[in-house]
Amino acid sequence: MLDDKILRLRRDLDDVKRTRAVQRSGRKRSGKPVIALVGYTNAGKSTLFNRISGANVFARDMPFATLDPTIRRFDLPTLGEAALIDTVGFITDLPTHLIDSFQATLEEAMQADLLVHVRDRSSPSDVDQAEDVMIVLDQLENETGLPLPPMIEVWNKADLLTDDKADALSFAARGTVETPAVLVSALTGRGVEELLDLIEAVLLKGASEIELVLGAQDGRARAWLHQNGEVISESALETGNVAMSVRLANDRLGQFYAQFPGLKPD
Ligand SMILES: Nc1nc2c(ncn2[C@@H]2O[C@H](COP(=O)(O)OP(=O)(O)O)[C@@H](O)[C@H]2O)c(=O)[nH]1
Ligand SMILES: [Mg+2]
Repeated sequence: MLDDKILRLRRDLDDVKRTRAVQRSGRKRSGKPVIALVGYTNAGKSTLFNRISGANVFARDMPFATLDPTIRRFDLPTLGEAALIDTVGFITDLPTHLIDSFQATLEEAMQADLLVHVRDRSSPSDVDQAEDVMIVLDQLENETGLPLPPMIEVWNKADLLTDDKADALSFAARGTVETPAVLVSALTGRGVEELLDLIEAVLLKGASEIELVLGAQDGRARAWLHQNGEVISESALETGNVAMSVRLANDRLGQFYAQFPGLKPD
């Protein structure tokens, strides 16, 4: 019984590894934004995943076409094509070695352009769950050395709230500054268009393009840019230096200059 479960998890994990490889090459090829759904078990990630991507007639035309159920193509209102990743994990009652394996899916999410933290706002444990999710993400950030992508929150299961509570949360969501939020029901579709607009707004707001010249001593910076940004062009100069043009999320730009202060323009 438990063996069955472990086997299933192992297979899931293999799928994740495959997704990761496919996604990496897909991103390189297409430069399309990648959005990952994270959140506590039962928060409604998979329901939202299906709601956003399921009805999409173009799903089969995804350039990084894959039968993998955890990654799908969808359309943003003006940016167009994007990829959506569903994740599992945040399961606290699994044996430690399985939690370790689940981290692979979560590391996958660390490579996304945007994290969407899905919360079940109808659950009495919502706040504790959200904290647990943030703890896991912080751990991942430490373990992988990858900075967390920008994040927004989906306040899900609006349909289970009283009208008063829903109104109050909808109002509060509009006021959140640090982590933008939107009240949604993945079940009824309420708020989903607003969510797509928000995803797009954050993606658009969040990126800058920088040009820089790297010397032989800047190998680490170059690797960092490849890992964390979208390299638009890269060419060797006669001097032996490398000229790069890179698109970086704005918070990553700050992290880049913090880590490589010598490369910050005067
Ligand atoms: N009432 C209601 N139920 C939801 C909503 N979103 C998800 N659910 C239900 O919550 C349960 C868990 O959803 P699921 O998408 O599997 O959560 P996941 O573990 O985060 O992927 C399922 O029974 C869903 O039908 C919602 O907006 N409203
Ligand atoms: Mg799920």
